Amino acid sequence: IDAAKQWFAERGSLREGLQSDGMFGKYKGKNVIMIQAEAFQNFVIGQSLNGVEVTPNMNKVLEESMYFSNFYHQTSQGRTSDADLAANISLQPLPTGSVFIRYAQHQFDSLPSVLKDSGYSTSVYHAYDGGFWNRNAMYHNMKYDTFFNKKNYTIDEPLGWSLGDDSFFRQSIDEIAKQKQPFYSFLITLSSHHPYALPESYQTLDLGEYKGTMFGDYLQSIHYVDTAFGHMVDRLKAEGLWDESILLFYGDHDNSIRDWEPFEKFLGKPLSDLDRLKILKQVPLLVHLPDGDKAGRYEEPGGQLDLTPTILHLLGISTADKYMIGTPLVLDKPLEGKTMVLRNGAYTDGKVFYIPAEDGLPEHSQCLDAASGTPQDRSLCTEGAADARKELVTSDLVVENDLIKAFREKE
Ligand code: GP9
Repeated sequence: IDAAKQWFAERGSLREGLQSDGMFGKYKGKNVIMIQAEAFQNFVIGQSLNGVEVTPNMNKVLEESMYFSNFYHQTSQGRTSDADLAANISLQPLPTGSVFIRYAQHQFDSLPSVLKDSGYSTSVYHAYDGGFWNRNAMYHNMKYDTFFNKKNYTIDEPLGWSLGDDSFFRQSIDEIAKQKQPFYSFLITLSSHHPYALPESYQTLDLGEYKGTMFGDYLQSIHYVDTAFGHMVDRLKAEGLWDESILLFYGDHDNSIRDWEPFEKFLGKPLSDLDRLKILKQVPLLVHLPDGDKAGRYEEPGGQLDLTPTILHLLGISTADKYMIGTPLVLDKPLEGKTMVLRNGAYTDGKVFYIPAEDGLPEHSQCLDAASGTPQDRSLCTEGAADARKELVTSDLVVENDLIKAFREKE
């Protein structure tokens, strides 16, 4: 327990050391709008199908934004709820089950709670049953002022599990525009949920050879979400919120499609094990800063656990004493030696990619060049793999035993 406290204190000091970075506090007092998009993977970005872009609106907004193309979802069995935990609490999900369900009564340093302490109004938007993934209880614990769930929306665009994302964004912004500024608004989309089939009238993308396949339906649903996203950005501009807010958009997890043939056909190349892992685990991260600063593509590794530290860094709110794992991604100079750790113990620092063996035998693990996938001497990954394990074990210890509460009581 002492070692866990020490581990988090070191993480806090690392982030504190970054407070001299020029981006710390550059957007103090600005609003924050973060969108978590259902099953939105990175491989669709910039791709076209039969001459039509799959994500034309996203591609356009990315031109005036920061695009983190080596960014990972860090979810486990808790899927969407794990992504939410990683993004808003900066702790690792558990190896089994969902923290939202198992430990919603435990104490966490959540993004909404920290922002609330700094005078922000905080709200979360998701047009589905409030009890799903135990959100009612967890969002209360995370100290959101308001949780707008299915009962707060007019189902005027019935689609899939609930409301279409286009209407979801429109009705959410109606509420966001009324929030006392500065605000933090977290939106969770739903229309691109497995199994992805949309009604005929929504099928605007010519799927060609993918018509009638789940992969084609997936592209179609992403294309629809992209249209909705475009409308939302236009609306934020019309409301005068675009230049007053930091906007973040990322995918929550993969699309559960494990047949690699359509991926290879779509991307026009055979896929190595590392390619497949990256396709499965990479989600796009778009960060639009209020003045459009730093637009461009960023290849340094990062993951959902880095989102809360990134936002608080930009707002100039110290996380030195917070029990968070991530480190800021939007920096004048990327953090040397930064790693991104996946729940199975895999990690990358941008140079190597370590993949533990499924049978647990160290001699079956892989230490690969992160770009080419070429096997490297295993010793190059030994220390990083041990650090990754430590991050996971430390996070589990804190989450399962409510240690943040215990630590605070002693402070
Ligand atoms: C439902 C939505 C879906 O509220 O969050 O969650 P998932 O099934 O993707 O974990």
